[in-house]
Amino acid sequence: MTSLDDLRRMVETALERSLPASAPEPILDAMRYGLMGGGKRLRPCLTLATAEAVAMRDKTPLGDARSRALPAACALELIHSYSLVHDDLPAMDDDVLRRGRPTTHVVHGDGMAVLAGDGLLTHAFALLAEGPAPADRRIRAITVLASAAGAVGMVGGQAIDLIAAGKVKSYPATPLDAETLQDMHARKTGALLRAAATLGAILAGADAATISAIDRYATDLGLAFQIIDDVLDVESSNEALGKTVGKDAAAGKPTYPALYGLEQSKQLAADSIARAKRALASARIAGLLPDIADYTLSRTN
Ligand code: GRG
Repeated sequence: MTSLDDLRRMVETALERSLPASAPEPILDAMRYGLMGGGKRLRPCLTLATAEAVAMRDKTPLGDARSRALPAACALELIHSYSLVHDDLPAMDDDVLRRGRPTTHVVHGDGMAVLAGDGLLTHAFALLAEGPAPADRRIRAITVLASAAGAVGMVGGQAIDLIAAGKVKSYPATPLDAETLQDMHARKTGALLRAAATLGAILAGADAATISAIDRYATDLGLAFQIIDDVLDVESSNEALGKTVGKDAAAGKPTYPALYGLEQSKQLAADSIARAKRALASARIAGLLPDIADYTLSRTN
């Protein structure tokens, strides 16, 4: 059976080939820098693992599920990488370290980093549109991803974060209460993780009940991912994480450890992962999805 490492290797090879070769070399360089060289590739692995799990349960050809999901897996990673490139810009989080290397704007300049993000985001939708899955599934996948990545999802979550940080001229800085914090995470991080998983199911031709169970799995996975991100921000180091740690706490952001303490935060993450696995069991679906849930809980970077 395929392992999580096999999926990562498949993703890396596909990503290498995914960028538009006819783009001018300088923008291609900056896009490649933002995309390649590090990253856990959690979202694309989730897309592939979901498509494979559906194919295994429904006894449909694994190769078809994989080739139909691979462009979507790449699209997810292009969008995630664009969000990191833009998030690190001086106008946003202003960070110099990402995936263990200087951030894209530090190497290529602010203007080119903006364009690299724009190029990655736009090309992601071209990959999805051109994929080998049946057209109705591709259109549905594009609609779901546009909503998850856009103002309703990730961009909206980032806007809430930016306002809380006092970086929006037209809105006063607003401290986050627990409810708004949860809404911000659900949009900023959760929406793309949910899209990553559901796209795999959509492109593999899953029925509505399965897509809904996968969505519940990914919602709890996203919650655990965020809690562990906050825990690592307290317990880990710049070297281990490859990014600057402790910024949220220093900025006075209400993180999970700040709200609940470290031990209770870890328990909340474990509870979410248990719920995520129950959602899988309810749809009699497995493959590598339980492994990805365990990895999300035990990850160290
Ligand atoms: C600029 C529109 C826009 C959005 C930015 C994702 C994001 C929104 C900001 C990144 C800041 C952050 C730390 C978010 C919370 C969790 C998160 C998404 C961490 C990074 O994802 P990983 O750990 O990163 O999957 P790798 O490098 O492994 O791909």
